[in-house]
Amino acid sequence: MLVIGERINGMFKDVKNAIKTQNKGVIQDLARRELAAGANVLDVNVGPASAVPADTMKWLVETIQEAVDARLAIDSPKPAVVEAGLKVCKNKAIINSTDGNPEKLKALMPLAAEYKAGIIGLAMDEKGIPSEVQGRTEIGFKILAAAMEVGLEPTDVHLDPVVLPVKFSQDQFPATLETVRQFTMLSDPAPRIVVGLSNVSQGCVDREIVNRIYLIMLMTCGVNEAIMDPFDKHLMDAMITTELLLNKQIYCDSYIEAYMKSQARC
Ligand code: THG
Repeated sequence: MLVIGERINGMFKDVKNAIKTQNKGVIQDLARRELAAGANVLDVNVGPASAVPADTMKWLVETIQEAVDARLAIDSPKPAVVEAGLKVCKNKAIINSTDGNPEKLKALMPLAAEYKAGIIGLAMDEKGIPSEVQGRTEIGFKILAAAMEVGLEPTDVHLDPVVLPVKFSQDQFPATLETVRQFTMLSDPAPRIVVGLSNVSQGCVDREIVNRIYLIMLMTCGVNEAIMDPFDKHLMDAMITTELLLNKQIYCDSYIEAYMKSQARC
C-alpha cells in the first residue's frame, strides 16, 4: 500500500492557523511525524479558506521540503494552484486531481507530462458522480486514455472511485466497491487505485472504526493507495495486516515492524 498522509490540509485548524501566521514549524513537524508514522507520500492541500491559494501552495511545498525529502501529492481543484506546487516539487509529484471533465483533462494532462508527475483521476465529471458503476468505470477509462495520449504510463494514473460520507450516501457503497474492482481490469498493467479514506466517516461519532473497516474492504477489492491518517496506529496496523492476509507480505512474527522498516520514503 502507498500511504498518502492527509494531515497537511487547511481543512484542519492547526494547519489553517499555521498558514495564516506563516508558522513553518507546525507544518514541518506534521511532515516529519507523518513520514515517521509510515506515510510514503504527503498530501498537500491549502484548504478552502485561502485567499491566495497558489502562493500558499508554493509556501507549503517549500516549507515541507526544507524539513523532509518526500514525494508530495499536490491537492487542489484549481489547475493554477496545482502548477504552483509542481513548479517547486523536488521529487516526482502526484497531481491531485483531475476528473473526467474535458476542460480539466486539457489543463492537467499536459502538466502531468511536463512535470513527469503521476495524476489522480476522480470518477466524476462536470455532471457529477454517475450513480451506476458503468458510468464511473467509463470516466476512469477516459482519464486513463487521456493519460496515455500524453505519454504517461498506466502506473502513473491513480484512479479514485470517490468515497462519500456513509452518513449521507449509504446507498452508494456497493457501487463504489464494484467500481474499484472494475478499475483493476481497465489496463495491463492496471492503473493504481486510490481513495480519500477519511471522507467515509465525516460526520460520524466514532470515526476510527469506520475508517479502519472500510480500508480493509477497499483493499480486498483492489485499492492499493489511500489518502489517510497515518497517526491512527490501529488503522496502519489493519492496513499492514490486510497486506499480509492478501499474501502481499511474507509472514514473520514481527511482520508489522518488518513492514515499517521496509518502507522507502521516496
Ligand atoms: N480524493 C482525493 N483527494 C482528496 C480526497 C479524496 N483530498 C482531500 C480528501 N478527500 C482527503 N483528505 C481528508 C482530510 C481530512 C478529512 C477528510 C479527508 C477530515 N477532516 C476533518 C473533518 O472534516 O471532519 C477536519 C476537522 C478536524 O479534525 O479538524 O475528515 O476523496 N483524490
